[in-house]
Amino acid sequence: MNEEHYDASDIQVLEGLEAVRKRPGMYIGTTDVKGLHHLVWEIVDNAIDESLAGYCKNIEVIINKDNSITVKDDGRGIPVDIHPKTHMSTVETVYTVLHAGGKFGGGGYKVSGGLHGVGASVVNALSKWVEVTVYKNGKIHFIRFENGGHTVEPLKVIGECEENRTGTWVTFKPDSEIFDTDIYDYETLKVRTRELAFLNRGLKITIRDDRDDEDTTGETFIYEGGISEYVRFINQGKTPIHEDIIHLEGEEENVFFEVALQYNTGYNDNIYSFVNNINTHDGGTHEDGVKRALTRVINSYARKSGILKEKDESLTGDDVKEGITMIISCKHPNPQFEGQTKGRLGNSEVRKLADNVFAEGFEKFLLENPEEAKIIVNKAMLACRARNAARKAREITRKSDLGPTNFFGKLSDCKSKDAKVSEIFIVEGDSAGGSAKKGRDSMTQAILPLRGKILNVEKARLDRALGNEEIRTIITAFGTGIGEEFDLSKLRYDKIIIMTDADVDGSHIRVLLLTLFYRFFKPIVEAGHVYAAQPPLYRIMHGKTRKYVLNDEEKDKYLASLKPEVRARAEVARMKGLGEMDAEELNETTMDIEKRVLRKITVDDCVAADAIFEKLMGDEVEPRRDFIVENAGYAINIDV
Ligand code: 0RA
Repeated sequence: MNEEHYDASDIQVLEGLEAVRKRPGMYIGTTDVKGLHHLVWEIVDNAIDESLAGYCKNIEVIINKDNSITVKDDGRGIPVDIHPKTHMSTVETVYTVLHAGGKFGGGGYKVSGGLHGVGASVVNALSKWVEVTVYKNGKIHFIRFENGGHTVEPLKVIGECEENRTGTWVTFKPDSEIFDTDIYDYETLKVRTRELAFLNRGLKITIRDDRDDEDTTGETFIYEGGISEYVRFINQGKTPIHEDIIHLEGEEENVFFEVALQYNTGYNDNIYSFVNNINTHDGGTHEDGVKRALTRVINSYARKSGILKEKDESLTGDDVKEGITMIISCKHPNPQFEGQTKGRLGNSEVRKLADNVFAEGFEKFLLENPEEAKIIVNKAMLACRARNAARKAREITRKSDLGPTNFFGKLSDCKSKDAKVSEIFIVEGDSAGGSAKKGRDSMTQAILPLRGKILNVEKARLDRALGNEEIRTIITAFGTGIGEEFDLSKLRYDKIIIMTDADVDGSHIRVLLLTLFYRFFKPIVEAGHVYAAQPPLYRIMHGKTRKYVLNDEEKDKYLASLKPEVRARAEVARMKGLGEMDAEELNETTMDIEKRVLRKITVDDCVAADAIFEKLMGDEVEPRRDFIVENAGYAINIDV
């Protein structure tokens, strides 16, 4: 930093940024790969805000060769004039003063961005260097920061541009001393930029990866239909039961609300809601309003039109949701996020707005499209019937855990009745199940071998799922019940461990199980009870030592660590499958609490499994073929 630039306010500024470097987790959650990507969203959010304010039409995101990120927008350009409070330029202020984001520049932000909403100064604090170029007033302005936000090149004009050209270009290089990794994942950035394009209709977002080849053109996302196109995108590979996507919107006191939906022949719902482009994964008032109105309007239409007779029971919220794909998006100037992970919208006025907009528009749609209305109502009535059938089937699973008969099927339960210390291994195949049973600690470890492939719940309602013996055994073993009467507190095990082979069949079973858990036992996954065992791929023996490693990389590393003469005599064996390990070996490598490696399964893992599933098993042939062709070479590695 040069001398003239150094005054009392700078010291304060640097202390602020230093605090961010000391406890980055407080500002961006984590310093793993997720936190690394978070930096991009902080910068992109600023550009999105500018677009929400109505001034920016194009955003470009580039992964540069050195894993730095460039974000370009064609908004008004961050102001370059001297800020009265800080006596620095506004752009320098925005990049060096914590929480300076939207407050500067005359309230230009209509809607504030990211969940953490901490903005550019945090990115600066956690970067090796940052360069900002502003096109404004016919001039090109430039400023550079280094090592966590120290201004090394104060704002200066470096050239001229057309008078009407405006925009902001930012390039930052994350500090590798802060982050565990500095490698960006193109797919992650692509999926979210595409989502942002869906959520902000008409906004053009391009994403490009320059790491391999600088001539790539990247991918451009622009959706004039906005969230309608998002619904169509999600329903690809499914079979819609009506052609048109229903898209409704309304605005009140600066709160904008919209919803798009289409029903398909499936039995699950895919409802995603957003507030200011942030996924509200725990819903909230916007979602509640829509669901309430959906249930009310369908029932009233069904009664008035005579499809639902007087004697028939009313349709429930679950009935009318079956097979629905829905995107709800709310733009709010002052959103209140609630809940432990702040994933729920709390603003109560939004419930009414959502209800009103939805009820009015959806009723109109039903009245104007009687054919579609009939199909939708009939589907909900079938769901209702299936729900009642499922209740009866469930009573059987409930009775089953009373009787002395072995209704647990092949479950070898653990002796302990204390859920906190108990675990259940769901094991592929009877022979691996046998070894696992011998190798377990029977006090705390239960074994459930799965015979064949479990039912694909993607294509079955709850009542049919309950007809499947494997699934019934799983439900009974878990103890939680299912559907309306699910109760997480009754879970009989602290850990549910999926133990499958590292081959195609194994990954298939894993996908089936994750889909089952995601669809019917989501709270168990959310509470972090589901794990995947990681059986080793190699056994390395030398002298009396036996070493198991999970993958090729570890094998090479381990071999390299041995003395040359030992390495020459080491025997490396590829482990075939769970079924071929004896009890002792299975215990040592995969089950022993002290030695095993488990991987916690997240909801994201399940969503990914579900997507793979849809491609593999969905109604459409085309995506399946594409998927198989794309993955033909490495189907073995479908790791979910
Ligand atoms: C406030 C006011 C003005 C522009 C911006 C914010 C702005 C911020 C960012 C951050 C990334 N890109 C951005 N683009 C614009 C404009 C005030 C004026 O009219 O000069």
